[in-house]
Amino acid sequence: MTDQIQSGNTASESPLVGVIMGSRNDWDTMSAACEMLDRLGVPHERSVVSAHRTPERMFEYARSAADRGLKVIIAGAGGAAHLPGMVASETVLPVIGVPIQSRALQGLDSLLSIVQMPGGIPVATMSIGVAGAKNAGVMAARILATGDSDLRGRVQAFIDQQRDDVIASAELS
Ligand code: RP5
Repeated sequence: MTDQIQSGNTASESPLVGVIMGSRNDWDTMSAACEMLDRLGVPHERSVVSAHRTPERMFEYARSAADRGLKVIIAGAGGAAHLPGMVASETVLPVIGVPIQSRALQGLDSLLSIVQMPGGIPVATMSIGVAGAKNAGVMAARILATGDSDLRGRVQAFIDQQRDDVIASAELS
């Protein structure tokens, strides 16, 4: 089993967002982040990087991310979810954490592991599960849109589409 998850990017696009997760089993959740990045036209890479099972790989990923051209890292992990915080400790890039919904404690363990960072090492923590992963993709796009007017237009169009969808679905007659 490979630890790289197939990217939808074309070969000419350099990834701006790195999407990592502690286990292949997290992909069902983290794919929602990649779907949003695809929808908003943000090139990204995706792979499995485990804080506990592949710690050297994690540090290498974090230390090389900025020099490789990444601008934002999205990190999902469950249970003793140390990946986002440890990656944040070894990069200057903004790190967005996604708590995976664990079986034993329904993701409360993941949430608390990710959100309770010591002062000075921030992780922007999303909500538990698929909604959190989706929001991580949107948040990464919003961060990048501060310096990219085309992307800003796509983010605005996404917001407008959501509004129109809700208005259309509110017609219950
Ligand atoms: C974490 O442990 C992963 O992020 C995953 O959510 C959790 C369980 O991993 P598996 O045992 O399912 O591979 O590192």
